[in-house]
Amino acid sequence: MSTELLTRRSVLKGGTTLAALSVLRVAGPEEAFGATGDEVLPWLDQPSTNPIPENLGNLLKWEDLDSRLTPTHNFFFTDHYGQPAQLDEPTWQVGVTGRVARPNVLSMSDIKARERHEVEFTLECSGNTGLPFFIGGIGNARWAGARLAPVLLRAGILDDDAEVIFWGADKGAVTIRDNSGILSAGQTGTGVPDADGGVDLTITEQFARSMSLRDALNPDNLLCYEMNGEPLPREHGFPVRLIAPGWYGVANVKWLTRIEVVEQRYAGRFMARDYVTIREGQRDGQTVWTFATVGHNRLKSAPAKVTRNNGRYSVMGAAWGDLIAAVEVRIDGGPWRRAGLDRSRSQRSGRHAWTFWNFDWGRPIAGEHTVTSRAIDIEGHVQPAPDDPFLASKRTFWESNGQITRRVLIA
Ligand SMILES: Nc1nc2c(c(=O)[nH]1)N[C@H]1C(S)=C(S)[C@@H](COP(=O)(O)O)O[C@H]1N2
Ligand SMILES: [Mo]
Repeated sequence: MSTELLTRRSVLKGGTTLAALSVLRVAGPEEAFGATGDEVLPWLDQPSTNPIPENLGNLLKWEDLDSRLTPTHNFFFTDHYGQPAQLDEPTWQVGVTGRVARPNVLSMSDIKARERHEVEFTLECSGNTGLPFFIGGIGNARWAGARLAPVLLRAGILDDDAEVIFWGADKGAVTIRDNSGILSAGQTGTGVPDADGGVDLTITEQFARSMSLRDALNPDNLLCYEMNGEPLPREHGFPVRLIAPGWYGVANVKWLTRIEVVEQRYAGRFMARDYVTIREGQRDGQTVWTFATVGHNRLKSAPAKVTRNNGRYSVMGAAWGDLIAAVEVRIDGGPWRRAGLDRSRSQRSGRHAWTFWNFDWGRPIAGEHTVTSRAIDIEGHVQPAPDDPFLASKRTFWESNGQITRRVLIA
C-alpha cells in the first residue's frame, strides 16, 4: 500500500478533516449524480468550436455526466498523426530495447499471459484548457492490463538513472527549424538553407513520450489492453497502450510498439517542442522564461450540471488530479461554500479516479447566475483561480487547471 493511501486512511480515521465531515450519505456512486425527477438546466456558455487542429472526438458534454465510469463509446479521443493503418493483434509486437541486459519482444499473448491488473483512472488531455472552447477532453475508465514494472525489471535495466521512452506506432512528417547555421551547408537532409543559413528539416517522427526510470517503475503503470472490461478500441490505442495513472493524457502512449531504455533525456516533439509549458516570471528584477514538459495531473474540478427537483436546485460536479479532501462552490462570486463529496464507492480503486460532488443550492432567485468550483487536496492545496500568478504567468495553454465558472439561467 502506498504512503499516500496510508496517510489518507489515518487522516480520515481521525475524523478531523473536512473531507470526513462532508461525506455524502448516498447508496451508490450514481446517486450523487442525480435522482429520478431531476431536471438538468442547460449551461448558457456552451463551448465553441475547438480551433486546435488535432483530431478530437467524443468530448465530454458535462451536463450529460451521470456515471462514474465514462462509457467507452463516449470517451474522448485524440491523435496527432492519425491512427496507424495496421493494427493487428496476432502480429503485434512490443520491443523492450536499449540499455537492458536482455532485450526482448513481447507478443500480445505474452502480455495477456501476465497477471492482469486494473486501475481506475481519470484521463485528461493537458490541453483541456477550459472555456471558451476546450472543457470536454476528459473521461474516467477502468483500465486493465499487465504491470509495466516487472516487464522492465525482467529485461535487466543497466542504468539506475535511465530514461524510458514509450514509442507509438503512429508517425507523421514534421518540419523542424534548424538554426545551426554553419552546419547547414554540409548537412544532409531534405532542407535547403535559406538566407539566414537555417534549414527547415523535414523528418518522419514517431509519436513518443518518455519518463524517468523511477516514474516508469511505478506499480500503477499498465501495458493496457482493456478499457471498462472490453478490448481497447482502436481510437484508444488497440491493441496495447501505456496507462500511466496520475499523468496527463499525452504520457499515455497509444499503439505502443517499443519501450526503450536510454541514458539521455529524450527530447522528441511531444516532450520538448509540443506539450511544453512555458512560463514568464521575474527573478531578481529580471524576466526569466521556464520550460517544462507536460507532466503529472494537476488538482482540478468542474461543475458538471445544475439540476432542479421539486423547486430545489443542486450543482453536481467532479474533482480530480490529486487526492481530494474537499470541494467548494461559489455562486455569483460570493463566499465559498462546501459541497458534499461522494465517498460511497471505496477508494480502493479510486485514488486516480475523479470524485463526484454535490452542492445544495436551495432556491436561488430567478435570473442569470455564475457557478464556480474549486478542489482542495489532502495537503490543503487549493485549485487556483485563473488569474492566480502561477497560471497567469503561463504563456502556453497546457496544464490549465484554473477554477471553472459556468453560467446558468434560473427561470
Ligand atoms: N500513440 C499516441 N499516443 C497518444 C497520442 C497520440 O497522438 N499518439 N495522444 C496523446 C494525448 S495528447 C492524449 S490526451 C491521450 C488521449 O487518449 P485517448 O484518445 O484514449 O482519450 O492519448 C495520448 N497518447
Ligand atoms: Mo492531449
